[in-house]
Amino acid sequence: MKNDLLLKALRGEETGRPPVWMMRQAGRYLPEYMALREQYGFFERCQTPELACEITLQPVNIIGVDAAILFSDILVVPQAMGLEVQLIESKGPVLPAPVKTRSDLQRVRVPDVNETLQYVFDAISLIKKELNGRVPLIGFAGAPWTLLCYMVQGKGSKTFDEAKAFCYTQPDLAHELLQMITDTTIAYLKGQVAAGADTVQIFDSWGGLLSPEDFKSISLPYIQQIVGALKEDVPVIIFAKGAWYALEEMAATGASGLGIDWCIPPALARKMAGSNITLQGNFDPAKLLSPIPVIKKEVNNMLNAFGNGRYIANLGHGILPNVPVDHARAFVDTVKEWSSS
Ligand code: 1CP
Repeated sequence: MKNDLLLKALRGEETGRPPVWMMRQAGRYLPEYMALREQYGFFERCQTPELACEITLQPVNIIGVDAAILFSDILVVPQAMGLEVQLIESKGPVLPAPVKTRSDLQRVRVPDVNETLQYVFDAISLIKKELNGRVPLIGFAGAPWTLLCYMVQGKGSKTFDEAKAFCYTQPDLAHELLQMITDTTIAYLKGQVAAGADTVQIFDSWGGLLSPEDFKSISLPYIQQIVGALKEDVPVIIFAKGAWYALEEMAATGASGLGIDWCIPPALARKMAGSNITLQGNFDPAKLLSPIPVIKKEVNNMLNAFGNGRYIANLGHGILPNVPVDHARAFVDTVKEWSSS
């Protein structure tokens, strides 16, 4: 591989400068993505390997990031498990028949991923071929709690109150569903690795909505199972947004990397996670709306705070659709120009 900085950083090896990529780097801030979005529906883009490949490579070619991340969505898993998922332009994801009761759970199954998600594996094989060793490919899946949020609430939410109520009022049902999602996700990520993914990230976007105690019972045990099943195959990165209070427990899962958001200072994150794991983050995505000289200054502050070693430069959550492309490029270029001396 020509540029394996990301994998080196995950293994704790010397990198010279930190590798850099951006969560949700293939997306609406790129005019080239918008052009394909005009022509094809969301799941059509996910399910057509040629389209998924083209979109995955866009930020590598246009922005120069050190890693590609598979273009897909965390919601292809609930879809494969038997739930209808729609992506509505102005509203985001909608699941018209969410899981609320035991009889709803009958509609959910642990599928054969080679039947239901083969298109993802085909996309990965094609992406690896087209990347031709330029940069590593990151595979991903949603964490079981974050997927339960959508499967129960049926749509995006600021609080996911109905998903929480489901866990609090029907805990047995909730844990059954979480286990089914976990079993599906392990098979799915193993399939991604077999197809060529060099590392995988688990997105627990709504982990931080849970109290520390609830995170430890509702989210962490399932993330732990997934990491345990994958870590001998590839390095695993956990990103549980807002769940800074569980960094120590997440580090103890055997993951190679921990994503952090901008609400925790780098030194505190390092103290909690320990020295034996790679940290990834944590630039506030909204800060990419600042003037470019401000971006450069703030990125340098971030790099100096993390230091060089066991660190991957990234945003603290996904890039926003209204970020100018040259601001995204300034973020990446500043990391590439940084030197620790
Ligand atoms: O064109 C469009 O309008 C669709 C927007 C879009 C895109 C570009 C969605 C719908 N999904 C994606 C791709 C996507 N989703 C990737 C691609 C790879 C990349 O470049 O990073 C990834 C990794 C995801 C993961 C994802 N989907 C997450 C976890 C990461 C995060 O941002 O927290 C979540 C929560 C989703 C659900 C989802 N899918 C799409 C949207 C708009 C959302 C969020 C809805 C909400 O806020 O609840």
